[in-house]
Amino acid sequence: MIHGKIGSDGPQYIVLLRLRRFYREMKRNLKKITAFILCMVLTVCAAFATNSGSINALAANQPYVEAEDFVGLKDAFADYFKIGVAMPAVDNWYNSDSTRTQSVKKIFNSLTTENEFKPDSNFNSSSETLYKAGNGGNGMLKFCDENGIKMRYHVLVWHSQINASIFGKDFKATSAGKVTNDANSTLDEDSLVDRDTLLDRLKTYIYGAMEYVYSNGYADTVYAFDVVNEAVDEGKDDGLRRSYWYKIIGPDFLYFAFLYAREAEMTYAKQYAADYGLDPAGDLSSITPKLFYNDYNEWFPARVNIIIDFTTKRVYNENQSVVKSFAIKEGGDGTMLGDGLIDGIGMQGHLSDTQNIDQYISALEKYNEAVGEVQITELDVGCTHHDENRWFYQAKFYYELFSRLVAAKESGVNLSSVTLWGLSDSMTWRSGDDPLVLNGDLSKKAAYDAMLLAAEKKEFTLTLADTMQNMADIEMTFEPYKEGSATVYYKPKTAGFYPRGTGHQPKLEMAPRVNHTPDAFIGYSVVCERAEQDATMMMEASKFSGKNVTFTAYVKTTDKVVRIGLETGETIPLKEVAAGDDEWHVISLNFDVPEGLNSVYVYFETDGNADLYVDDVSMIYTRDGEEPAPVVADENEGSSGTEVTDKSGSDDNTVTAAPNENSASDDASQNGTGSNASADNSKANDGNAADGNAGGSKDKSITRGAIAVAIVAALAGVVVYFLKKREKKQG
Ligand SMILES: [Ca+2]
Repeated sequence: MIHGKIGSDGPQYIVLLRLRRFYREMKRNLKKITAFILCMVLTVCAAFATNSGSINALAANQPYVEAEDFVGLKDAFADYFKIGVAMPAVDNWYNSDSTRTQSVKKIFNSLTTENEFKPDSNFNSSSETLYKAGNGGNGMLKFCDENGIKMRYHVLVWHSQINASIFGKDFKATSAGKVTNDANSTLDEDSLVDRDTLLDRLKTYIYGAMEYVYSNGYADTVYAFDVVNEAVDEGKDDGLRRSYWYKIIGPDFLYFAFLYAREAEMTYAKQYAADYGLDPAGDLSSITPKLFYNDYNEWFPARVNIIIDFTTKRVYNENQSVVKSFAIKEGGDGTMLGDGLIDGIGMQGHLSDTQNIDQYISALEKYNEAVGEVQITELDVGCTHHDENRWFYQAKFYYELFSRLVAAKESGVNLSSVTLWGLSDSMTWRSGDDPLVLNGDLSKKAAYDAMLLAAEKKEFTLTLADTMQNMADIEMTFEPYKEGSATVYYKPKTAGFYPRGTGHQPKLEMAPRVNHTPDAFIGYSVVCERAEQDATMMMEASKFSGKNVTFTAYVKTTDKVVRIGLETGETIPLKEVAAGDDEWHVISLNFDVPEGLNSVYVYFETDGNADLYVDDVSMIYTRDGEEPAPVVADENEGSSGTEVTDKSGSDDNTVTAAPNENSASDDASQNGTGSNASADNSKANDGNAADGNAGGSKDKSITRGAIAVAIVAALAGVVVYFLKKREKKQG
């Protein structure tokens, strides 16, 4: 749109002519070129597929996994609470037969529209009711109605995602003199309506929304309304956010919102009862959705107090002195709860896998005790681990949280629904955190199975291996690499290196120009800077639990001995090498990593407190039916008089004592020790390490090269295509 028009003459045309000549020459080879391009594109796809750590990178046309064989979460938790999902409107709600909608039907029995019933989607100043349901929300409600799925209607009153014109005189709010719809901007005070006008609009809008629900036959599909969302600001003296609702009406906008919602549903339940086959004078509870207050971070003690205060203690309307209404409970005390206007508290629950569950459950219990019903309205659990433990800890958290929710329910907490805020990790507002229980392709994550275990009150039996999504060797040169057009530099943490020790912690850094990697452009290693012997470092290796691996690393220090071993909760020494000459020495061995561990680290330590450099680390796991990768000999052996020393006996003992020990553990230490190791060493002595490591970087350059070639080829393809098209036109 901003491109200038390209003229028919000038330099572009000359380029075109040349390209055309090029095209004619190449035309004869068109088939070959096409095949080549296809090949390259496939190569690139394959490269991305193998390198991609996240399923989110799936191509748009990647087939989704069908949920047909899943145990639905709704069924697993049927005895406890509804399990809901928040979804955006997608263009196929209307035929409701996509894999996504099939997944929703199979797994969930409650749905929340992500945006479609927020005020800005439905507020309409030219409508008499100020309300006009958008197509998206309407389609989703219809889908729910037709498929026996219940809906949480989210949300009637919110400070955000609302058209600012609702606050403006003649429905025109201005900011710095200009008409605006943005309620987050600072609105000019003289453009705003007075309290009574806004109360009137609030009432009209809420009645409009309710009438839409009732008159369209959805009052038995919607089971809860979020009447007000996010009114708390614990930084304010009365704990309430200074929204325009608050600024214009005052703190009792909360009371009025709930009052109007209750009035409207009581009115329309009677009016439309017959449409639902009910007697207007009888029990209308099946078409009277519950009214909820919903907020975030509600486990913060300050927020717990504020919310309980304004929903149950604050007196807005003593003896109906401010407003009289048929909807106010007889003998009401002027509070929202005492006047019978609020039914429950919704807790959003945007959590991480390190959230304090006790605190969350404690808040849930307090709200339940205060108001009588709670729902978890927006649950997602972000991963905090960036290594192979990612899915394990998330699954464990889901398990623990849902076990506690089940227990809370059984102990009398009236928890009526739990909604996951998104269908999959590619349909979430927290995409980097992968917070949900389905992958982007709708396959189950470990967290899904963890929820099932919690529902069935089974023990958490998932191991790290069960939660792994892909398995790959570790091969690190610590050299910068390209990711797209960006150059990525390792940091110790991104390389999976962490401080270890019980006293003063070491400082871990990337060390430029202290390098073992052959032909490195700059040459980096990772260095552990230490003030005491206890300050050491360790490398994440958890994904190898239960695997046989060949581990190789190059180490350099002025201390005399470098030792490595496993940190698994227990310390398992593996091997030591003599050093002390500030040259690079290899430490390489094959061993079995014990099974069933949650976390495994390879530690590096020395007999002193000198800085320790590590470079060219590889950890190659042995594939089923294949030989282990060979161990690598010390390049300096002989020449510098360095000796590889193994404490076979003690190694054996320690490794055998590891959790879930098996006979293979013995083989492990034997493989890496004594004469076996020496034999392997001499075998691997020529070419060995350099090859091994260069292999890693060679692969990377091949991939990079392939990408570059493919991009050039693809560009050439595009040019050829357009020239062909152009020629056809002209011809
Ligand atoms: Ca290096």
